[in-house]
Amino acid sequence: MLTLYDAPRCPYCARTRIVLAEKGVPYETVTIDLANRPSWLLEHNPPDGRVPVLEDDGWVLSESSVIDEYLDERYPEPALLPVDPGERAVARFFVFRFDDLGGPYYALRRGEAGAAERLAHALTDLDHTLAAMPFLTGRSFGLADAAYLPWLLRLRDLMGVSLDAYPALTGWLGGCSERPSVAAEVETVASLAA
Ligand SMILES: N[C@@H](CCC(=O)N[C@@H](CS)C(=O)NCC(=O)O)C(=O)O
Repeated sequence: MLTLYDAPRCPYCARTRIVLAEKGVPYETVTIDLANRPSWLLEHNPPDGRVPVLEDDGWVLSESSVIDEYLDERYPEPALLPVDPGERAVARFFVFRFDDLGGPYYALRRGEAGAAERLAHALTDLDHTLAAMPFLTGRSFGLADAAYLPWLLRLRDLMGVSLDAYPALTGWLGGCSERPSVAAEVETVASLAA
């Protein structure tokens, strides 16, 4: 049985929860208290015991983007990357450049000066991208979408950031939220706010 070392409030874990739900793969969850990480997690993923960590078939894997590509290859149906190599490269590019959004997001969380402007710039870029293509993964939902959605849900539902000025982004967010994998994350985020 596949095991996910997980934390509900962790958006990186949410990436992997979305991918596992899309794949319909049964798995066991070990919930980690982020304020009090067990020493075995530090051994699994040194030096600081970050989550997510995935155990499968004797492998102990960390880094959400690595885990998610592993899951897509290990459990190929439904495919979460395009078939065409160029389209796959574009999807991977968005995952690779996630910090263009993540940087301003965490700057805003830390209350840094100028963070709101940097975030608005990143959201505008994302909006333009999503005006030109239906999904960050290309023609259909996939790994690049899963890589961004957790932060956008937290911005909107936990941090009170309005996304109304970004119509393509909100359209994509609404459409993705109809998928059971993402709807489950909307509920998880709501439970964090409660
Ligand atoms: N690059 C890692 C980041 C994972 C990460 O930062 N997880 C957070 C929880 S959301 C964590 O465990 N942080 C540990 C720490 O800050 O000490 C990934 O993509 O999996």
